[in-house]
Amino acid sequence: MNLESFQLADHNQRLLDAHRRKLAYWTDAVADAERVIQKLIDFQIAIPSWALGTGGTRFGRFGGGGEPRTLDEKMADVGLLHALNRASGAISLHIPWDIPQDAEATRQTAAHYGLRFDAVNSNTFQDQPDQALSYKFGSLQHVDPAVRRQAIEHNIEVIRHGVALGSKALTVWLSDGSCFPGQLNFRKAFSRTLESLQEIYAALPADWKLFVEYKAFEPNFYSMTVGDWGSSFLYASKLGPQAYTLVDLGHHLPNANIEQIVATLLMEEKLGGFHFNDSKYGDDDLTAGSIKPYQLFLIFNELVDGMDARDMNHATDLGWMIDASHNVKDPLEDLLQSVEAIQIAYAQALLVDRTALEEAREANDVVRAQEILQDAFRTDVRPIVAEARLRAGGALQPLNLYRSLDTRTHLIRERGLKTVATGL
Ligand code: RM4
Ligand code: MN
Ligand code: MN
Repeated sequence: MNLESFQLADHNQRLLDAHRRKLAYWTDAVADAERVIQKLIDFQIAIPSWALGTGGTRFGRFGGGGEPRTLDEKMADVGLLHALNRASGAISLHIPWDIPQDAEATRQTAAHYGLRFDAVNSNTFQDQPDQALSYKFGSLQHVDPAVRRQAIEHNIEVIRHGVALGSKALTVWLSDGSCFPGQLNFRKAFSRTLESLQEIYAALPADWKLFVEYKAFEPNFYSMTVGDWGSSFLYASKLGPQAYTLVDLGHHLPNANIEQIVATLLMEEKLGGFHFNDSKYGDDDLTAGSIKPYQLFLIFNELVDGMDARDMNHATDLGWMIDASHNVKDPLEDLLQSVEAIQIAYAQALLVDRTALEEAREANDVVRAQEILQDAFRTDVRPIVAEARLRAGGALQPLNLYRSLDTRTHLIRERGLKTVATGL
C-alpha cells in the first residue's frame, strides 16, 4: 500500500500545533537540540525481511492476514514503514527465504522506496527441500567435510546475491552446537568452524564485512559453537580485519551486562552490528524497548561514548538492524514501535552530559554519575524524535497514521487473509 502525500500532509497538519508546543521546550531550553535532531535524521535502522510476516512459536503460527507473499511485497511493506518514519531506509534479507530472482529489478524496486540493502543473512540452521546433505548435526562445524563444503558454498552464494543488490555485509548465525554432553569435541568443533569461516571470509569483496553472530542457547541445546561474545570475538580476531562480532540483544544468558560487552567490543574495534529486539526470558524477539528500556538506553550510552571515542560515524560505521518476530501484533505496527524505541534510546544517549559524567567518575561521585544518566533517560525526547521525522518528510505519529488509514485491512484486501510470508 502506498502512502499518498496528501494523507501525510493532512495528518501532520492536524497535529502540528500540539507538536510545536511540545517542541518549544527543546528549541528554547536545550542548546543541543539541533545536533540531536540532525543525528536522528541520519540514523537508519534496517528492517529484516523475515519480520514482516507473523512469527511462530515452537508450536504454531497465528497469521494476521495480508502478509507479504513475495520479496516485492516485503519491500513494499518496508517502503511503507520508511515513508511513515523516514528511519527504516534499509532491508536485510535472509537467503534462501528471500532469493532475488532478478537482482537489477529488485534493486530498482528498493530504490523506488528509498531503500538500500543491509547485511545479507545465510541460513544453515534449516534443511531446504532441494538440499543434498542435512544440517541435523551442524553445518560449518560438521564432522563430514562434504556438509561443511555445502554450508561454505551456501554462504558464498549469499555473498553473491548480496553483491548483486549492493549489500556490504554477510551475517553468519549458526545453530551449530550439541544437545548432550559428550556429543561434540569442543576444540574440533571450533577449529572446523574457523576453517569454514576462513573460506567464507576469503570470498568477501574487499569493501565487505563479515558479522559473526553469537547466541548462548537454543532450546534443547547443551552447547553452542558460537555461544558468546568471547567466542565470536575469537573467530572475528582470527579471521581478520573485515570480520566483526554482531550483538543480538536476545542472545545472552539472563542478566548479562550487554552494555559492558558493547563497550569492550567497541574498544577492541570488533563490534560490527546489532540485532535489536527485547526479551524477558530467552530469545523472545519482542519489540525493542518493550521490556527493558533502561538497558536499551545504557547500551546506546556505551555506543555513543565508544563510537565518539573513536570518531566513528554513528549512522554508517555499525550495522543497525532489527531482528524480531511476532505472534500477537501486526508486524508493521510492531516494527514502527521498535524503530521509535531505538530512536528514543539513541536520542537520550546523545543527551548525556559526558564531561560531567567523567568528572563524577573521576571523583568517585557515584550518586552524581547515576543522576546524570537517569536525567537523560527520564527526559521525554519524543518531541525531538517527531521533529526529526517531520523534517525528513515522515509522519509526526507514524503508528496513528498507519491505523487511521486502515492499512492492514487494505493489505488483506490486496493480498488475502491466509497469506504466509517466508521466514520463521
Ligand atoms: C536467530 C538469529 C539470527 C536470525 C535467526 C532467524 O536466532 O537471531 O540472527 O537470522 O534467528
Ligand atoms: Mn539475530
Ligand atoms: Mn535470535
